[in-house]
Amino acid sequence: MKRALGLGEIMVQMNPTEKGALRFQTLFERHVAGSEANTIIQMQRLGIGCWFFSAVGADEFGKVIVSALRSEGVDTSGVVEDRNNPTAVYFVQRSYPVPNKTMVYYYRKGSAAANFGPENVREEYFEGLDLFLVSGITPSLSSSCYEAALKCVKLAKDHGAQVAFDTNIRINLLKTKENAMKTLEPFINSADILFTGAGDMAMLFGDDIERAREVTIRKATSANIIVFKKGSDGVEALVRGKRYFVPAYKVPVIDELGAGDACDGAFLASYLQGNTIEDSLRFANVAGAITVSLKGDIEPLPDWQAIETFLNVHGAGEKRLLR
Ligand code: KDG
Repeated sequence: MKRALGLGEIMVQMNPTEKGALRFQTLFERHVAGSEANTIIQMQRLGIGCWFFSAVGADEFGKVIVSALRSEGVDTSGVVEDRNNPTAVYFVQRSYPVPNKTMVYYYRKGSAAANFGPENVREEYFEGLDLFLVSGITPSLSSSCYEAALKCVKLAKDHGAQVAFDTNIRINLLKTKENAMKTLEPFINSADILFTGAGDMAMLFGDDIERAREVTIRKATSANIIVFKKGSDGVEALVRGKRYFVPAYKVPVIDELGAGDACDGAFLASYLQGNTIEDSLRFANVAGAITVSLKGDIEPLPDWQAIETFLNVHGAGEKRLLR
């Protein structure tokens, strides 16, 4: 079995039962979510053995998060219980003020996960590891998280594991474009598999198309993979100068949150288990489509059987999937 390790903050997500401005919402569903954890759970559901590094508060929400990971079979021995800082919470606002668009409001400053540091990263987790995953959110949380993420990348490389990085820019954490570039550049440069999208690329490179081209071409002509997520247009990959594109499935959008993470997780799980880039992009699209059509980031993440059922209905389902 292939092995993956993720690092990131997991929060309690309060998702209102109705659409509209948060100030009018009185009923909420409680979910658990966090970009890297969403991706790791997607990978675990698709047959990868997963481990996770994080910290949660010694509170009720911390317990929910740990049991959510455990119930999926993710190893939580690297999740620290922090007695001094709380588990973060965030609120979702759907379809307001932009119809069909989701907005989020975080209560995460000084959280347990933001206090995770390099001292919590132990080398034994990297022995026999195939892939380490982190996104731009984690190094943006605090300087200790930044150092922890850098240490993980170094240990992954030392132990021959691939590094997957999703730019996942959270400008509310990074404040400026300059800081976004400074914080994320070491991770972009060391990623073997880089996930990004038009919004993040514009944030990082602005009008500097030449620099964007130089960075992406440098990565795409080496042994690396770049996956561009294009939302409702589909997913594209650049691998050793070759371009692959798979269009998205048209599905009703209920809550877009977590779709990009589902996409990353399905691509990585499929690719690690030996499927082609094209098939892996197709499964990534399916995972994204299923995730946008339901509330919650984790609950909709498909297993192989769900992907197969989706493909049987939407086409390209004639192939037996790798398990
Ligand atoms: O990818 C979805 C996540 O962004 C969201 O559910 C929570 O991890 C999160 C974040 O920091 O925005």
